[in-house]
Amino acid sequence: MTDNADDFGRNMVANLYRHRGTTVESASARDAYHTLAVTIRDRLIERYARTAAAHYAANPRFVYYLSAEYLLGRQFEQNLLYTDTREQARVAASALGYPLDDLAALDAEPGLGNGGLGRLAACLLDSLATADIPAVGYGIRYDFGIFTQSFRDGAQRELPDDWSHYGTPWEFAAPDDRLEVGFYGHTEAYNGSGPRRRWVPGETVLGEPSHMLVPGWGTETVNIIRLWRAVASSDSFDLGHFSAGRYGDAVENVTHVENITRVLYPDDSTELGRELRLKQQYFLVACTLRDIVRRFRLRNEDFDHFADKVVIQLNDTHPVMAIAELMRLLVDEYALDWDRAWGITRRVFAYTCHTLLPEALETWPVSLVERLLPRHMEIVYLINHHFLADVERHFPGDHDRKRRMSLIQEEPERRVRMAHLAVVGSSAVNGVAELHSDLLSAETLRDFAQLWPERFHNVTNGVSSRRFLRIANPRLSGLLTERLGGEEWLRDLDLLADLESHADDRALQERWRDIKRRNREDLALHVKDATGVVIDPDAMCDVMIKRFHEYKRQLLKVLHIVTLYHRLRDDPAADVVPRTFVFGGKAAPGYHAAKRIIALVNGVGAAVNADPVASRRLRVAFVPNYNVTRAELIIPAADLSEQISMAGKEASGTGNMKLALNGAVTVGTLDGANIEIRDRVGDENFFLFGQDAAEAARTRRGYYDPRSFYERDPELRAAVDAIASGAFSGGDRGAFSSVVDSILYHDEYLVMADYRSYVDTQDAVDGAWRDADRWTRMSIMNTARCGFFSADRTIRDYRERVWHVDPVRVGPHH
Ligand code: 26Y
Repeated sequence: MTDNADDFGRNMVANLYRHRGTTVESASARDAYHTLAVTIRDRLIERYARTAAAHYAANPRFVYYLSAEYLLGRQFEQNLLYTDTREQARVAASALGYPLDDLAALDAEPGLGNGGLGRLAACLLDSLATADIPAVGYGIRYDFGIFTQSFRDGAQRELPDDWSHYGTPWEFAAPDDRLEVGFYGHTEAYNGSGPRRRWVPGETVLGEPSHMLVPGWGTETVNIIRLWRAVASSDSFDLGHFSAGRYGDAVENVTHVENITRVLYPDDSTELGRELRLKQQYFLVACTLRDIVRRFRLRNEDFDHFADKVVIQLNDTHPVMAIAELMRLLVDEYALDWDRAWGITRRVFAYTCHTLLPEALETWPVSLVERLLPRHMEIVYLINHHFLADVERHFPGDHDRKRRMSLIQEEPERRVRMAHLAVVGSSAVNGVAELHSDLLSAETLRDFAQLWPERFHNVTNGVSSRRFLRIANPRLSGLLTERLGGEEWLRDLDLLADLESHADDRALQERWRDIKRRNREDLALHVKDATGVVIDPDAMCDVMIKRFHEYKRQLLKVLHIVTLYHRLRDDPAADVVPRTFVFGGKAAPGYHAAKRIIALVNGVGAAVNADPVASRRLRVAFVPNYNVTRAELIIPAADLSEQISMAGKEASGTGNMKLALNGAVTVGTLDGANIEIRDRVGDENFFLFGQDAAEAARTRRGYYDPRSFYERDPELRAAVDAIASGAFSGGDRGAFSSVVDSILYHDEYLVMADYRSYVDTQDAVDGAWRDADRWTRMSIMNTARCGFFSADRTIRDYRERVWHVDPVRVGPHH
């Protein structure tokens, strides 16, 4: 396929006829968008066909990435870039009468995830393809992705996200690859080649895959992501009921089945909700393993080679039932003996943990697993039996250790510990930043790290330079390409280090500042549009974008804003640097404390923005519905990156990396990957505050009196009192009483203990900002020294430490 504009235009017109059944004269914007997308897609399909052929010929070891979440972001702009067709597309779009950007804006973001873990999955798939590693991402095709957030009276409202309402050009359905998944039922003994057991499911549903293309940057490789959807068989619809006018009853079965993949993380506050979540997890696992075995058998016969051809990366505990499912397939369906099956299983799986919060380590009630997956429960017991015998061999008579390590928790109710199953069934376990991996080995999974130290690794997260620099920040990327003499930095982000020697170059500094300013102007336009808030593009852009969670401490940020507000109210001439506080993030619908904090941010924002004195210096903009698309807009404009979690709680963070790469300076605690960012950019280019993980743990273990900080610190007291008095809730003193009580009397995340250090550090931030050259130098240093945080490096680490896979080069098109 040649790539001149004429060909592209001709292809597009042909596609307009074929795919939309319409003409150039009557094409709507959506017709034009879809047709353009399909024309770009054709180029990727051709690469994908060559990739598949190369993989078939090489019969290599594949990485299968299993994840309940993928936050891919919009595909349109990325695919234009990866096929180098932007210019042709621009010409073709205007031939249809539309500006390219208007069409790109019609691209829907598939919000098939919550946050960090889902976006990491997307960045890793991008880097896998870029490194020519044979890989498939497996996930769930939720009908409704992460909810759409809006605010009413400052409170979060959740609306369903019907992301594929208009269909999506990036997805290919594969109904011929449907397969059956069982649930419920019973197990039984029977005589095969000797005495055996099998599962007789009580219910079966169909899993139907679709796939999306995952192109590599600067290579021919196009991998895929395969997403499963639950579909009812055609006889599920009850025509008899329908004819009798019982329309609800007629579709009841269809709805029941298809609800399995209806939404991301169904609410688990009810018994039924919890059951649906486990069903969803098993559905993903069952479909995926069948597909992996099918793919293996295309080129291989003997299961002894399975682990040479397959490595399955478990993205947190959500897909961990895959370990029991593979054992079931090998033992029950392919009649391997237990020990052989276990040897294969152990070699195949690897597990990434993304948390330290003990409450985030999933467990499932034994009673539920027994009912939904009776055979898997037996298999988990068997794995546990062998495992505990192994522990006994290493630590004879240490019953307490066995109780702690068991796959089954006994009190207060019997539950299956998914993280323990993951560690026992994997050959490698990793945390996502150095501190996180250290804490996993020393605390959360200590007993396991003592038993199998060689299994434990660190693989520090990384982010896609293509998406978060090249696409999100074309101005800065242009400058980098110019200064670094080409686009090679997009494959090798360490090349950014070459900037360092120019950090004091006047001309570079001027350009750098100008780019930031223009990015802030773009953000200001969106903020005005989305919220009505007018922001000053010259003010420091202070950004806190992440899920709302108490441990991330958005409350600490709020207390800082209220403090500055008070300083200006008390003294209109107070020396406060103009700042825009930009927030973005969603709270889980059932997480009431986090939702109160969202309302508080909005309440404080309304008061500050309406105050004639304070609003001359300070503005608060809470961008609704934070997602990948919004991130791409906010990050390039950021000057200051808020990474202020209580130390020891944030596993890694990845927003911290994206912001630093875009030249934002971090104000942060020694938590997650902040530590590694600071190690690289240098103390002088990072604003550190607060207790470190060891201190915080000590504070929490000892006698901690949050109220004493309130009593001793007048600014803190004024801020808390203002919240309690109803100053940010129209005089309603009850509105935020739960928030105030939580920090005054419990303060699990040490907001009060870290407040003074945080506010003083923010005063130092003001000082640095006033010296524009100093600030610009810090900003440049952050970009120059963060090449390490490329997801390409993360993939190299996984290859060396965990996967042991080789690339397969895809031949050029002739
Ligand atoms: C509902 C429950 C099962 C659950 C659902 C989603 C539990 C956890 C999650 C998601 C966790 C997550 O996103 N973790 C984040 O992973 C990022 C990538 O490794 C880290 O950078 C970040 O610190 C961590 O919070």
